[in-house]
Amino acid sequence: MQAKKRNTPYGFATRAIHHGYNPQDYHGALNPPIFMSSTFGFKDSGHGTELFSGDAEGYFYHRAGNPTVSVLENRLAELEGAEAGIATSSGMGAITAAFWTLLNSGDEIIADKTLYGCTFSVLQHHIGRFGVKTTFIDMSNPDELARAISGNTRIVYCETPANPNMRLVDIAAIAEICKQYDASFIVDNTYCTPYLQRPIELGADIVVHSATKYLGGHGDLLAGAVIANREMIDQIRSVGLTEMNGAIISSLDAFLIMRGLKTLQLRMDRHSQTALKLAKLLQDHPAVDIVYYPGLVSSPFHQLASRQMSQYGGMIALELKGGIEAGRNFMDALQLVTSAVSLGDAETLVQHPASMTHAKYEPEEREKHGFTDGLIRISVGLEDYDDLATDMSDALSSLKQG
Ligand code: 4LM
Repeated sequence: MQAKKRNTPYGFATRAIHHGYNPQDYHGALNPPIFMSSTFGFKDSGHGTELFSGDAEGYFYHRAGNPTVSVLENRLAELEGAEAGIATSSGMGAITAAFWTLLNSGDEIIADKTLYGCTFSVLQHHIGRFGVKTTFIDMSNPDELARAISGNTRIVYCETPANPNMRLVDIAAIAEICKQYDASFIVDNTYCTPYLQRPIELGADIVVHSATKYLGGHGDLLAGAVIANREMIDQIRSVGLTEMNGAIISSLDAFLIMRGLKTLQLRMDRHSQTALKLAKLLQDHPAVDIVYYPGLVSSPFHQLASRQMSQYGGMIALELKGGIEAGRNFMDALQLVTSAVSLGDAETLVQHPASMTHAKYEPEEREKHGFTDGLIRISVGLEDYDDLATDMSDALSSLKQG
């Protein structure tokens, strides 16, 4: 925090609102100014040379840095308990900026078997063309990593909870194994945000985000972030982001994410509370076969979640007794809940991973990677619990009658 200094550290919500910005630096403006400038003038030609060589600090071209974006980057790093961060134009931009920086031909990535569809597709369909081998394992069992890892393993990668089936990975246990082999452990923390889980404090090396989701929080932008130590971030910024994928966030989107961060804690509390109540309601409904939510005592990940996350988050997955057909009918019968991909918005969203977010998995791959064709995913929004409960109960009851 730059503005007012005190000895005790500020809490999460305070830092999410204030960190790294002093209104008095900008005419008292409560919000950081949106610098809409692709290029920045030099004091003289020598200054320009110094900026490019890194001998002087400052801004010279938006792809290398922008003052509005810098406030966001420092704030996200602070919230994750890390030294530095970069903001990107999408979650995929963040993930691939890290990959293009760290990987060389001949390296191996070991990834958890359940990943968001496009991340899976990068690893399964594309990265092999550059001589990088991917091995998928069940990372919820650290012994599988201990068996698979070798001196060639450059990156170990997971989401926890995993999209879409809510499997969890023990971050501290995996980090310990990675350290022995000098592999970079990357955790996609999109589902949790740093308010619910801070992987770097648990030993991970790099955190990536789709800031499109809870960090932005309002379904009005695409963005991503990479958070790590300063040396790593300097490398990812100059190689993967600035020179290789160019996935640069706009200053307007950086501003909107900071607006979202002001209510992150309030929103995550509400998402988590409503999701837990809905998960229990759905679990007890006769039309429902199984609910995947780490807050349920019946979840095999309940203990780990209680230790690793401060609350259980806003994402639920479920399977209905009538399989995929019942799932589609359930989605179509919902009146209030919107049928859409993405997550973390104020509006509750429902979607069918096998044909939507995870359609990049071949039908025969889905079971092996931990989810069935019948799985339905719900991103629980911020509406009144009673209205969501009524909408979902009515939709489920209509199935029984049908
Ligand atoms: C979705 N997800 O699931 P951008 N990491 C995780 C994600 O869920 C996503 C990304 C990265 C969904 C998008 C349609 C865990 C995306 C990729 O979409 O590039 O910001 O993030 O519904």
